[in-house]
Amino acid sequence: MSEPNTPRPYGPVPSPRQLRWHRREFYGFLHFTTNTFTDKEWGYGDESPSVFAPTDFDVDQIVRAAVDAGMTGLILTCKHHDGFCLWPAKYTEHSVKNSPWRGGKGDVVREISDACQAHGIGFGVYLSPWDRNHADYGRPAYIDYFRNQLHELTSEYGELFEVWFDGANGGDGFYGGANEVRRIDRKTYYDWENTRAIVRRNQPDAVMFSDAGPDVRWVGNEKGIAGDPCWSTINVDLLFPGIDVDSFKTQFTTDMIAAWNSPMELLNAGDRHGDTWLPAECDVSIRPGWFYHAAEDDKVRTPANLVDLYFHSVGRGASFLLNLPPDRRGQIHKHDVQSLRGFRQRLAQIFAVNLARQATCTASNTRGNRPQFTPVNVIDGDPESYWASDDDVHTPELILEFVQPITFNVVSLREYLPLGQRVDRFAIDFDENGSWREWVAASAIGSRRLLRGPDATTSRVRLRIVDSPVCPAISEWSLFHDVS
Ligand code: FUL
Repeated sequence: MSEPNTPRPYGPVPSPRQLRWHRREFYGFLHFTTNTFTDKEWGYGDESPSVFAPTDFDVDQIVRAAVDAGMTGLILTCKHHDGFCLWPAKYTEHSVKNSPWRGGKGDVVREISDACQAHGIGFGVYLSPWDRNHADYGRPAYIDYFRNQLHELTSEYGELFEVWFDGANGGDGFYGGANEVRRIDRKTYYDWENTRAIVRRNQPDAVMFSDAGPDVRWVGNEKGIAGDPCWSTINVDLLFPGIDVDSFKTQFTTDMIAAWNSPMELLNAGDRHGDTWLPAECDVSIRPGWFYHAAEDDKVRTPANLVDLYFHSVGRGASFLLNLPPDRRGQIHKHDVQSLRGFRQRLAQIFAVNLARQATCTASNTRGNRPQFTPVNVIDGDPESYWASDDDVHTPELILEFVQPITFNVVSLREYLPLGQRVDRFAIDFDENGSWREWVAASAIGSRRLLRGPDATTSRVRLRIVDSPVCPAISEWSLFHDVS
């Protein structure tokens, strides 16, 4: 009899670049431009480059704030809707090269990307497709301009982990002095197939974000909250009626911006039976606005609120993209830094000790009884190892047994993602006076599932796979006790 081998993948699976992205989990946005100095959220496009004048730009302070908070990367608004470029862009005068900052010799993109590299975190670029400054916006000539910019950013600033395309598109603006409303056909204007090819060519490892991918999707709100559950799969046919799925994945023939109008609930929850791996990213600002406004200095999110957002994003298999707006000095305001520190400390406290590592781990079924799939793999700290059952066993159980009773109130689970999102429903039970009591029941595990609940003191904890179309493949099961 041949030995059972690796389970067959179930449904869509992540690409290598998506898998690498899943590991980032928590990273930051930097919204910084002329808006910082004009106190706006959306610049009209007629701002003079001279208004961009940070008084004490300190790239190290900015990147350190992110690193100290545990962020794994930073995405900079290299160009927001107002069209002002934070790098000395070759194809426009509307950039830092005409600002008084550093005598017109400055390059915010270069400084941030270098500092990210020096601190060992990833760097990504936000390039707004909508440009309220450019005279040609809405005409074919602008597409060449936009592509030239995309080429500059993706070829001259080192390795990028993510390229971010915003969905806001077309409306009133300066447009080189025309001061009018310009509408574009979102389906055709950007010719995304060829535009995105620039990124693939220059940065093959970078993921592209837009409302609908192709690599990472919007979560459907700007509150930092993914659906419960939030499936990493989605049916692109529902986002784009009539789309050919293969061409979506390989040829990019879709108009991703069309998804701006797609159902927010669908983006938020994903689709269990979706045909495409398109995980969600939760973008949210640490303040009410995306850009710095002194009037919001006392409206910074609290550490407790940031912890909640972490559980509602990373803890539901999505990523947490938290915006930090540099102020007019060109630094992260001390209130934001304090809050980030508090958040980091809280996470460090919660995840200080993985109690599961002290346990003996046994399973009701282990695939072929082979050491390769041993239940111990869920507590070994190795993301590449996993526990799996035989193909015909879809609802097995895992038990953690402790010599002394432990108290837990936080659970972390991960599926082995290269084999897809397999488990539909599961429950965690604990032994209370010799009988099992359910602690939580939930849907979807995916990249990561974090659950919080009441304190449970026990010598045995059970993971029950309740519903799964195939055998599970679980790479992590951790228990923590949040004592705060
Ligand atoms: C939105 C933009 O319009 C906001 O200004 C901000 O950049 C946010 C992240 O995306 O669509």
